[in-house]
Amino acid sequence: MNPKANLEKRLKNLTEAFENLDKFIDGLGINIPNMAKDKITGLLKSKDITQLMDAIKESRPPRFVIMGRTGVGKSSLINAMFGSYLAKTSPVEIGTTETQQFNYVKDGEVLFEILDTRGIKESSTNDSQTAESALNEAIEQFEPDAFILITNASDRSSSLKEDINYLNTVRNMINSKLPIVTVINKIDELEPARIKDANEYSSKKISNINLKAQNVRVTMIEEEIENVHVIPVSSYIEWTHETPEELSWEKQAQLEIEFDGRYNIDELVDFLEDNIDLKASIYLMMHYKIDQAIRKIANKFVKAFAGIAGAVGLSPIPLSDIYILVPLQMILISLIAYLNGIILDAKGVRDFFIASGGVAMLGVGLRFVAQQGVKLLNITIPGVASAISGGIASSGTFAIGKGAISYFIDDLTMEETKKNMSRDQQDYDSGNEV
Ligand SMILES: Nc1nc2c(ncn2[C@@H]2O[C@H](COP(=O)(O)OP(=O)(O)OP(=O)(O)O)[C@@H](O)[C@H]2O)c(=O)[nH]1
Ligand SMILES: [Mg+2]
Repeated sequence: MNPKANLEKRLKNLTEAFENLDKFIDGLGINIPNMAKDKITGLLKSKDITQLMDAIKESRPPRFVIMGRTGVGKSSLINAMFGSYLAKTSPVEIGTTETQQFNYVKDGEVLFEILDTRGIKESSTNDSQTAESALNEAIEQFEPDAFILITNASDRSSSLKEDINYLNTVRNMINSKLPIVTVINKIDELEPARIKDANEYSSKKISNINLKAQNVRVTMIEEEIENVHVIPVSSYIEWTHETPEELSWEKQAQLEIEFDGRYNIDELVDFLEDNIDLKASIYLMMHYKIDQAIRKIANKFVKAFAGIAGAVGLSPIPLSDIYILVPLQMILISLIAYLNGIILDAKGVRDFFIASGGVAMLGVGLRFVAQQGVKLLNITIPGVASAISGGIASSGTFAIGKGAISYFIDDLTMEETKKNMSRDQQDYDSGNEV
């Protein structure tokens, strides 16, 4: 099976397991009181985890409004995001607005739904009022996940101002929380323009890029438009044919990259994944780079589990918090290992728990657990009345989840894993977790 089909199958199994939580918890082979089990089941049905599970089950192609004048590189940017020359479905023309809607497809699968617009300025009608309301309506019906405004490194700021104000107005009409990202494409053309390989960009070129991005950010601020992310990129790719647009779509699909001049495309994809609807985000992860998808989805689980762990101490039950936290973390560990195709039994989870020092990260009460080691995690906890603070419960869970990623996904040694875990816990405590 290919890696994507493999991951899809694992995710499907995971969501099914979560639909039968009691059985899932029993499968961990630990003996915990029913009251603890109920509490854990309740926590795992929290909003964050449920949303994540639903997003996995119902993932769908992202919908982007891409705006930029002719030749700015709208199509190239999309190809650059996937590293393939993608076929487009036949465009659906939207009124007289020079706006088209189509899907980008690879191997018969829709990757993106795009509303491609050059904006209202380049409209062919003279009646700009009509053109604008037609475009507004088209965007509203499209229900975008994000707006991508593309400009070029050499563009003047006046048209940028006009475009960004227009997008901002439309955004506010639909949903003011939708992300807008201003992509400065063709930054490879900044001096020294002869350098096309991103690995070889000189410090001069990089400072030109930063300066350009800064200028665009200032424009956004001057226009008083908030929540606009600015990303400079190059979509420059030379394909195995000089004029791919002249080929049939069958031939286009076979094109390969002859020279790869892409710069910063990862940052754009990361930004989109972090800021769009979770269903579209998971889809994008699964279709962008499959090896990264596993890590990214694992990270989503780590954050969600850290969040619910923080709530463990909040509603007191007459049980030690570790009855809840330890199984919760065990579930997280086995889930992360499973995402990478590793099926851990209860002993495997426990071994990781103890070797990584994960138990000690929960503070005094659990340090005792650590000393007791295997015997204790069997799990009949003698009267350890540990009131673990929500903060430690969260950061300890965060660190152990990150540790599981280091060890089971990134294949680091236990030494390296432990080092990362203490750094991750500190980062989490100081509020700059990644
Ligand atoms: N040097 C350089 N050239 C680029 C880059 N991105 C696109 N191009 C070139 O710019 C030209 C226009 O790119 P397209 O992707 O067709 O532009 P578009 O915005 O889709 O144009 P329309 O569909 O006509 O609106 C092509 O010749 C691309 O090869 C880039 O990052 N760097
Ligand atoms: Mg195009």
